Amino acid sequence: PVAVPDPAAELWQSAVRVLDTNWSGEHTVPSRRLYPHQWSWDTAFTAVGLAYVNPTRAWHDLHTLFEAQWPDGRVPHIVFDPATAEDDYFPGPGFWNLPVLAGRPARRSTGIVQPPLHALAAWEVYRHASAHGAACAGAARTELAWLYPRLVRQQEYLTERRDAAGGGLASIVHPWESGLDNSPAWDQALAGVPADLTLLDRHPRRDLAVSDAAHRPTDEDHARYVGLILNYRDGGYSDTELVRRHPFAVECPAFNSILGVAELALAQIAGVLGRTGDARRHRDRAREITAAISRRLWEPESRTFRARDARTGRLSPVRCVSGLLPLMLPDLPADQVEAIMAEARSERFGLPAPSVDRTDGSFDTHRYWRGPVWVNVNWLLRRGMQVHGRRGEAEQLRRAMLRLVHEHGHYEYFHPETGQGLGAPTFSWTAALCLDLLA
Ligand code: 9WN
Repeated sequence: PVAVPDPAAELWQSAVRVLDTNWSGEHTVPSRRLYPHQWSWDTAFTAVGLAYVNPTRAWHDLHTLFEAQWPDGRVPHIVFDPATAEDDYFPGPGFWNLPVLAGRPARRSTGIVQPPLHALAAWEVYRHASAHGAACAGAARTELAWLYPRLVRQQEYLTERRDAAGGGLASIVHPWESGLDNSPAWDQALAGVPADLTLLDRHPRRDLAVSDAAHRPTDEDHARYVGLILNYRDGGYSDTELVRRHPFAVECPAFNSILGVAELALAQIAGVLGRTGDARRHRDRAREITAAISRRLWEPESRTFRARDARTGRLSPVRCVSGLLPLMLPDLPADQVEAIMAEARSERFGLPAPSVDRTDGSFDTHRYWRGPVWVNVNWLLRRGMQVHGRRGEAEQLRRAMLRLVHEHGHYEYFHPETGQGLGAPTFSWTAALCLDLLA
């Protein structure tokens, strides 16, 4: 008999191959090209996929990341691989020049964070562990117990030290912290940050050596990114009086929605660990974060969620995919849920959702977070649809994502009109999330 190709099985196998290729022996890299270290929220997305095929590696990844947690609770956005040369990625460990503090972990890292998706990832890996046998289920419980206090400290850092405006939400101090680097959501807030292009002479861009300049942030933005790190670094990475001392502090709707979702995942984890009181406290925190997002980031005229500049109180004028992600919060008021669903279905977005409103002047089909479709944020959006019982749209989005990857490959991001794969061709979170969408 002629073997009939099974597209789902092929996609599954190719995803597993990508994850194997990107395993360094110590951690999973986002891709072999451009990103040679361990990234924070990539680790969480990757763990969600590894839960199906290699939970041991998922826990190992989470472990190495949290071993680099700072004494103040922050989990760095990159943990540097000591086997990689300083100039393989900019900004490398030397540039961050971390102060030596008592209790500082041995692994070198950056001093900024990324969205705290790890509690959700840990919960997902735990949830699937019993499918791999009793030993795996037992190991998962031990891992959860090790991670739980660390995940709590990560949340406390973000909710306490990063509440720059005092309104109950965490501020990011650098666009990289959002994971949505050059999203137009930051344009207005970044306009006040000096773009000193001479910084690029002293600190040449490494990304342009391996990727197309038309896809990447502009030099002006890059100069601002470098300047922001220098300012934060020179202040000893302190978060005291951020609004006065630091030129960029923004409340991102996606980052804060993930912060809320993390509290709900922690409630589940606390339940498994028999910590009923803590579970209740986490659920209360999730409700408080949801209420703060509803109150502070909602733009009533357009009925959309926007990023808020913590320094000026102004909401960003641009509709971005980050504004759809409060849908992940189960306690979001029904009219805001409806508004997000209408926005997602509208000609501005559509499924899969591009990173920016297609009708906005800033929309750019190639430039990274200014237009292309990304699987990770669409995966989060789909979770939101599931949370609110929008099964039809959730299924439509699942199929659309799988079609995209099946036709074009496990790319980092995709052209929002043609579906062409862009950026790195074998990207970990695209592959990992495919496994979850196929399972
Ligand atoms: C800076 C690794 C990371 C992702 C981010 C993505 C990109 C880095 C870069 O790559 O950011 O952190 O060099 O542009 O924007 O979401 O975590 O995949």
